[in-house]
Amino acid sequence: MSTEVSSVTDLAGDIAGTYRRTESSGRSVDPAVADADLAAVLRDGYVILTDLLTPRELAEIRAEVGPLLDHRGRNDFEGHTTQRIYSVLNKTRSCDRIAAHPRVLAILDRLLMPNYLLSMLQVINILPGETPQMLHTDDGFYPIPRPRAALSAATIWAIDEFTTTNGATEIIPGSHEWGSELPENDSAARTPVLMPAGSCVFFLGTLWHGGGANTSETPRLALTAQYCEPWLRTQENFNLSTAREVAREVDEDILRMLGFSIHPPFVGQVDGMHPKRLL
Ligand SMILES: O=C(O)CCC(=O)C(=O)O
Repeated sequence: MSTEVSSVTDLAGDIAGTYRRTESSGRSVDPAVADADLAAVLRDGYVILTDLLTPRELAEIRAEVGPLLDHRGRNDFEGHTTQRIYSVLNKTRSCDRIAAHPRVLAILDRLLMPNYLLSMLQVINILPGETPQMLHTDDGFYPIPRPRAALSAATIWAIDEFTTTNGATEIIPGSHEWGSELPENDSAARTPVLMPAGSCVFFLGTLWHGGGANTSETPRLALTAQYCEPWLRTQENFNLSTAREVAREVDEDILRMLGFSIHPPFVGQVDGMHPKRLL
């Protein structure tokens, strides 16, 4: 008996034999909580999730990333008075919890297609004296006109408390629904995201935002984890940068989001097989 397939999308189920699609740990979150988070995100463009990291986890992140903060930004966007660390997963395990926090994954599970990808994981330390970062969106580099659904989502995690003076991320609430209009950089609508250490702001890739000025006397340590649809190119090229030993160490959520997964029917294959066979 033969089965007629009229287009490749007819094959879009999981046709993998050995390595089936794996469940996200977002499933462990109360569906009512995740649904409410998503509703806020779709309405306002963002939601603030408080107290997701323990003091011990925060201390471990500070201890591990501190010694890596040995240089400053190379341009206005990175910030000449800001320190950034890229390729974080190759340098420390302390930030894995941030890359794959179940509360965040539960929103992503509802927002993006299965096997969405980690696009970026970056430490951002805004030092005293830094000026406001230019407002931008995190999926504006995908050349698909707005208004449209977000192609990505981002989190920014407060490792230090975000205050009115230390460079808290600033957002323009509701701007995820804008079309082609651009905000003035000094827009009065810039709204600081004030939150205690261990919290994060989750926002759509279409939301206008930027780092704030740090007029305080202390640095503002943060991490951003960004995610995109599984059929898009990621900002950090994890396919090339992820050491094989790291892929063996991280948990299933991170492994899947690093691209050891298939966007059905066969996007992401290696030599015709599931990429997990590399491990
Ligand atoms: O550090 C922040 O608060 C925001 C940074 C940001 O949006 C970026 O660099 O893309």
